[in-house]
Amino acid sequence: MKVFFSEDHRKHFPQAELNGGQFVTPFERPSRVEYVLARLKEQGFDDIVAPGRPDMRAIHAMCTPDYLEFLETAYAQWKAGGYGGEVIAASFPARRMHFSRPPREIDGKVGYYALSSETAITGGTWDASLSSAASAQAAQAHVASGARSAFALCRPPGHHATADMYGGYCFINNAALVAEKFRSDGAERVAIVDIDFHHGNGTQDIFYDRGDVLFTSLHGAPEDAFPYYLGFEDEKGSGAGEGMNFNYAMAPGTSYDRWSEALDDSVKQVRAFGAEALVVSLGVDAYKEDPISFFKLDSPDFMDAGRRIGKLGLPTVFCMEGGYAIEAVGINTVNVLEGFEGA
Ligand code: OKP
Ligand code: ZN
Repeated sequence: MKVFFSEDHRKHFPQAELNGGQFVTPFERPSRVEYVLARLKEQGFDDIVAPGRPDMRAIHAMCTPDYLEFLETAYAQWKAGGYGGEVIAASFPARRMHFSRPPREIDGKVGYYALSSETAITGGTWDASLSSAASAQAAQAHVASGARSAFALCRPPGHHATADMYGGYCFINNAALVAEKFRSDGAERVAIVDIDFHHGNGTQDIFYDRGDVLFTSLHGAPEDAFPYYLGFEDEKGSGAGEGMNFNYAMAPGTSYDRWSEALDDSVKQVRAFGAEALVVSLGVDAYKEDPISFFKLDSPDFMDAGRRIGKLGLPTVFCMEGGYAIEAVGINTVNVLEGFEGA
């Protein structure tokens, strides 16, 4: 399996994450990908290439123009506004306030475009996010040209990002870009399986009313886990997308027997849908040692999960999402790819 990866991810390395009332070193840090790269090489995935330039047209087709302009200029505006440190959202439109009047003042604007405040924007965030999207796009192009599969080692991740919001360490929705491109390349139906511990709220939101893209997500139940306000099982899709959204919301302590039943069901939905291409949001934070998650998967379980996904036999792009147990993130991620290849 060919791997697409950009060194430009390093440009996004905020010093601070707001975590439980304290600033900590972000869980989503550059060294995560070093562990994945090392394990890839160890297991013989040595076809690792840098993507070309991002397809900006596709990014503009997915995101609102004001959001992209914000993301590109937020850090400069923050500095020009006289603020120190990194861009952190503090004020949000809440119940009975206006959702469609972005403020001029950058502190207000940041909250308008953020879905949470743990995620800081720095001077390199825009470039890094584009390089991450470019990896996803290059992986899709590789599969579209006939390869069975490809792995986009995306950083920063993407599945929490919507057309007009960032947060949960995500800025541009890489998996959604891949699904859209499969569609415009001619696939009638595309499916997304999101196995990251967290609900893929951004991806769900982008395709919620669409009948051509099926979204399934296995995640910690919103009552207990970020992003808290979306990801319930009764979210089924709307309009043409009615019945095309599947959330598997699971409780703290969920182990592989329960989790794999949800995976089997999601795979069954993908098959019933008649998907012609598959996108996997590949987070490995369902791992038992993950510092910010509460499922109990062990490393071999990820290989079995990859095998179950591989049995679909579909052209597949994997996009890296989360996984914060740093020494295991490489093994767990590559286990999914190995299981897929051995299916
Ligand atoms: C991103 B991805 C710990 C809680 C952090 C945000 C989690 C973002 C996860 N401070 N909340 O889906 O892995
Ligand atoms: Zn996650």
